[in-house]
Amino acid sequence: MKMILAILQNDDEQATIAELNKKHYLVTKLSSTGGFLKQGNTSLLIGVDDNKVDEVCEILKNTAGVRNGVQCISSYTGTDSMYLGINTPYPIDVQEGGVTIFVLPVEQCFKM
Ligand code: 2BA
Repeated sequence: MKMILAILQNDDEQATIAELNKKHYLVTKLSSTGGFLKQGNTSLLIGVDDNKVDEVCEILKNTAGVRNGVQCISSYTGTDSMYLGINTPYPIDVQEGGVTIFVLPVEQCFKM
């Protein structure tokens, strides 16, 4: 048996848990904070048989992995009407998501 510890962005939490539950994987969600950026993230604990590790990692990659996205930003954020004409938001390419996965050996698991 293995314990999969996955650290992902909060935005990807719901879709990831829903997909894991749909495939009948049990998940424990922990609210966590990154030590470097000090921003909230989500840690998931998923206990699985050894032969299920690849499938879970694939789900994590698909629902929470790094992907390309588009964000609209505005160059001017003030309220001065003189500059309103240049306040049109424009799209930029950004990287979204990202998941860090640890696969840990489990000695024993009891439910009593
Ligand atoms: P990632 O490497 O994708 O890590 C995202 C979050 O996953 C981390 O949040 C941390 O909560 C967890 N994590 C990643 N690797 C881990 C590990 N080996 N052990 C335990 N937890 C781990 P943050 O610590 O806030 O880091 C956010 C992002 O900042 C990292 O993204 C990385 O791109 C960058 N980063 C982290 N530490 C750095 C450092 N010392 N120097 C430069 N960049 C750093």
